[in-house]
Amino acid sequence: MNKSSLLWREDLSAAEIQELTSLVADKYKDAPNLIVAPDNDVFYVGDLHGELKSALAARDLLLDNQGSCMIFLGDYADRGPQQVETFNLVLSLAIEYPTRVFMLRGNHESSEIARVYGFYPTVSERYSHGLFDSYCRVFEVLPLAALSPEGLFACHGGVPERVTSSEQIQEIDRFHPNFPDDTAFQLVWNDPREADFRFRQSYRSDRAREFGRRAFEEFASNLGIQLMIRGHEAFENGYQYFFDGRLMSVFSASYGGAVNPKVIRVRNGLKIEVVSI
Ligand SMILES: [Mn+2]
Repeated sequence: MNKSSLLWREDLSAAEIQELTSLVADKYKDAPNLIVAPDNDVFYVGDLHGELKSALAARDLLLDNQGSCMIFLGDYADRGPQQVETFNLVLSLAIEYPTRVFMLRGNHESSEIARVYGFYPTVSERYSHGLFDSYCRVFEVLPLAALSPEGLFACHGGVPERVTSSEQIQEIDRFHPNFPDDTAFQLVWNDPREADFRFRQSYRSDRAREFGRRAFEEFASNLGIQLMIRGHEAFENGYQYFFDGRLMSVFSASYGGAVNPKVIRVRNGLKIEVVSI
């Protein structure tokens, strides 16, 4: 199959999706857990959750801004109305623009979670159980986080317990359809809370934590982080600052009008622009 035939359409066939997922799995299988993010003109895209309108708006930003890059923070499918189309669009962008587009893994890039929140039934009813397995092979290769030379750290959830160096993130074995590793799990599940504590139990899961200012400051200091961008939580405005502006949460789906979806654009010098999509 030549590359032009992979240009995204809403109605890709099972064979085309098979090809697309295997291209992405090949592309990411040798990537480190913590990739190097570019410093200049990067759009950070939060949770999409099957909202094709948001994914198309992100694509337009990429195509309208030559020289820009785009880092997706995970949670491509589940919940929304066009899960397959949305996930496929991001996969297509990652293949078409391999030096500009990077995908990270969210907590919904998990076989167990996708079975419960909509992606598995959608894929298996429309195509087959086997095609869901092809998507699961993409889940397990996606990197867990990104760090730029200027010190921008990006991941889906946030600060994990007991990590004091980037090497500890690099040593995780991420190649599993779920998250058996506690550090990987917490990178995609944890949430920031604006208070002076280190970690406490999260309402989300026995294995998830909320991290406060003390954990954030220790993690940022140990890894040389100036700014963290993460997704995972739906704020009404589509974004939220924490910890004196050193952490930004972004959400790029609308949840049926409950959220004003945003993308965060970052240029050299960690100059931030909040973009409505
Ligand atoms: Mn999430």
